[in-house]
Formats: sequence, structure tokens, C-alpha cells
Amino acid sequence: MENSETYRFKIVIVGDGAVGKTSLIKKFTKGTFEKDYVKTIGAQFSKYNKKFNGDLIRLVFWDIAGQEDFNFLQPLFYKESKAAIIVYSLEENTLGKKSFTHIENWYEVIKKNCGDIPIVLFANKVDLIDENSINKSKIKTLADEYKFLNFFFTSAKTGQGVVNAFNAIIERLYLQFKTI
Ligand code: G3D
Ligand code: MG
Repeated sequence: MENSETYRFKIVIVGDGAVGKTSLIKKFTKGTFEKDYVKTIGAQFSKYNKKFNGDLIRLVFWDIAGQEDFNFLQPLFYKESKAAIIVYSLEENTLGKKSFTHIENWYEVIKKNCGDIPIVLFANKVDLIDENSINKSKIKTLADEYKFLNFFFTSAKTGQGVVNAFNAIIERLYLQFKTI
């Protein structure tokens, strides 16, 4: 197309180990991403192209593979990120509880390294719980407090909410950077 433009967005996906970060990327890209692993910083990045309004969006998702213990390499991981996704797990166990508590920590790290980039929150593994038992106001309060763009209930297993959640942040970036 004649007037088509290309946009490049780096998006970091953070959250405690085992909350489903890698599975979510796989689900969204239907496994068609090109994966590369940066051993030194314990991160992988997945490249994925998406057409939108005739324009091409080249996405790179950076995903922490190891645990959070990589403080001195943080700047490299976060460098030039245009948006961030914080993932936690809704499951009713220690991982679920801790990963919710740690949202604040992840927020602080993003803020420190990236400043005011848009952040969305994914409450993942929604397939594992009864949706009526979710305390939505607790999540909304937190999302308001940190000025998250939005929050979504997702399941990398069933696919519920996944495309919507990713598209929300991608469309936000597209509108922000689209040349007028
Ligand atoms: P991480 O990248 O955040 O560390 P992974 O997490 O994507 O590796 O997922 C950790 C485990 O949780 C995996 O299980 C994965 O299949 C499971 N998982 C991820 N998302 C969901 C989800 O939405 N629902 C359910 N039920 N499980 C999910 P295994 O057993 O492979 O380690
Ligand atoms: Mg992973």
C-alpha cells in the first residue's frame, strides 16, 4: 500500500515467575513469533508483526525468563520500551497472592527505568477460578492508583481475553505514534 507506514514497538512483559508471561505471548502470536534468548540477562524477546489499518506494526516483546534477580542488567532489559504489561496470577495459592502483592514492585521498576510509559495489567489464569469470586474493586483500585491504562482478565490456556488485552496496548501505541 502506498501510504503504509511501519512502526516498531518494544513492549516489556514483567511479573513473577510462572504467572504465564511466556504462555500469553505464545497464545497471542499463535506461536508464530521469532524467539531469541538473551542468556546474559535471562530474558527472551519475541518478534511479531501485525497489520493495522494498512500499516505494519513490528512488535518486540521482552520477557523475563529467569527470576527477578538481575538488578544490574535492568537498564538493558527496559531500554526504549514503549509500553509495559504486568502479569499476575489469579490462582488461589501462594503464587497468586504473592504475584498480586508484587505488582507494586514491578510498577516501581518500570517507573524507574522507563518513566511514564503506558502500563496494562493482566490478571492471568482466569480459567482456574470462579469469575464470580474475583474481587474486581480491589483490582480496579490498584489500577487507578498506579494509573494503569487498563486491566484485563486473561487465560493463556483457553485464550480468554488474550487478544483483546494485547490489542488494547498495541492500539494505544499505534494511536500515540501514528504520524498525522
Ligand atoms: P512465566 O513465563 O510467567 O514464567 P509460563 O510463565 O508461561 O512459563 O507459565 C507457567 C505455568 O503456568 C505453565 O505450566 C503454563 O502452562 C501455566 N499457565 C500459564 N498461563 C496459564 C493460564 O492462563 N491458565 C492455566 N491454567 N495455566 C497457565 P507448566 O505446567 O507448563 O509449568
Ligand atoms: Mg517465561
